Amino acid sequence: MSQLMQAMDLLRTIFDKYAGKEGDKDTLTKKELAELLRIEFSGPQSKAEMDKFFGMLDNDGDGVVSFEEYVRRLQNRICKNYPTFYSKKNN
Ligand SMILES: [Ca+2]
Repeated sequence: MSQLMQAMDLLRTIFDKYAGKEGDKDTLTKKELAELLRIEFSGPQSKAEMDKFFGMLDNDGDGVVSFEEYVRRLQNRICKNYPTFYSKKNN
C-alpha cells in the first residue's frame, strides 16, 4: 500500500474510532468530535470554541459530522498550513 493510501486509511481509522462511540457509527456527534479533537489535536478547549468548530464542520447542518465533512475541513487546514505547496499545485 502506498504512503498516501496509508495516510487516507489512517484518517478513516481515526474517524471510525470516535464515530463508533455513540449513535450512527458513520458520523460524529458533537461529543464524539470533541473527544477526537481533544485527544488527536489538543483542542478546542471551551464549549463555545467547540460549538463554533462543530458548526464549521457540520456543513449541511444535520447535527452530525460525516467523514466527507471532516475530510473537507482537514483539507482546508492542510492547505492553510502548507501555503507554498498549495500555491504551487494551483499555478
Ligand atoms: Ca453534517
